[in-house]
Amino acid sequence: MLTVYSDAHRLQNARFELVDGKLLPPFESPLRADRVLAQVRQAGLGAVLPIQDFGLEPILRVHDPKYLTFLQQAWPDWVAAHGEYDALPLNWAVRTMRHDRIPTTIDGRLGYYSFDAGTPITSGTWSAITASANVALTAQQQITQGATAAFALCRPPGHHAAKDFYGGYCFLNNAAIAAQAFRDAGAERVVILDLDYHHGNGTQAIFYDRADLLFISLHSDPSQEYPYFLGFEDERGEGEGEGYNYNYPLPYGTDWPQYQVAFEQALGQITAYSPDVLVVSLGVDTFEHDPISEFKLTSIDYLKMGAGLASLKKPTLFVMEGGYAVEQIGVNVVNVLLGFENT
Ligand code: Q9C
Ligand code: ZN
Repeated sequence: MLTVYSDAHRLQNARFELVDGKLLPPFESPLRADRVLAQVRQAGLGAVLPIQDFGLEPILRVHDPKYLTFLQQAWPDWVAAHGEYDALPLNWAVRTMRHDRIPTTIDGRLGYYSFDAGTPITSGTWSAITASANVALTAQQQITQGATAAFALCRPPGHHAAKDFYGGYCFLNNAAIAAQAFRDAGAERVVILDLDYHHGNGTQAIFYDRADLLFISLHSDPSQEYPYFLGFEDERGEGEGEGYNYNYPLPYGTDWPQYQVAFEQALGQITAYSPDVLVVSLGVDTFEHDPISEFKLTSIDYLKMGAGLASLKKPTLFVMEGGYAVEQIGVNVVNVLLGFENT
């Protein structure tokens, strides 16, 4: 299987992350992608291709133009106001406050366009996130041109980012951008299967009213876990999209036998939908030793996950999302890809 990778991910290198009232070294660090790439090479998975630049057009098919302008301008505006510290929001417009005017100050705009304070904007954020989207688009193009599968080694991740807001380490929704690019290249039905430990709230929101994209997510129950406000079972889509959104919230402690029940139901739904192409939002923060998660999948289980995905026999784009156990992140991700290829 071919991998697409860009060194530009290193430009997203936050100084710290606000966790449980403490400033800690960021969980979402450049080392994650370095380790995955090293394992791709060590396992001899296949060629590693550089990115092509697709410009802003395919990103604008998913994201709001004003949001993109904000992301591009945020760092210089923040530095002018506060100096060269990581840019973080501290205020949000909840309930009775106003959403009908976009603030002009950088502090106001950071709050307007975000949903958490765990996602720092730095000097290199814009370069890193556009490169990450191009990683997904380059891999998408390989599949459109006939490859049966490809791995987009995206960093920063994307599935928490919606049309016009960021959070959860995510700014541009790489999987959504690639899925829309498949549609625009002629695929009629696309599935995004989100296997990250956290609910893919951004991806769900982007496609919630559409029947041309089936979104299925297996994740830690949002009544216990981030992102807390979306990802429940009763979210089934709206309008034309009704019946094209499925959530499988699973409890803390979920291991492979438990996970497999939901996974196989999801595979059945995908088969019934008969998509032209499958996009997998691949997070390995479901791992038993992940530092921020509470599932119990083992490294061997990821081989079974890959084999299950291969049984669908669809062109498949894997898009890297979360996974924070840096010692094992490479083995876990590459096990999914090897399980897929050797089936
Ligand atoms: N106690 C992805 O996996 N909250 N994002 C961390 C730690 C943010 C995860 C709290 C989790 C975001 C792409
Ligand atoms: Zn995650």
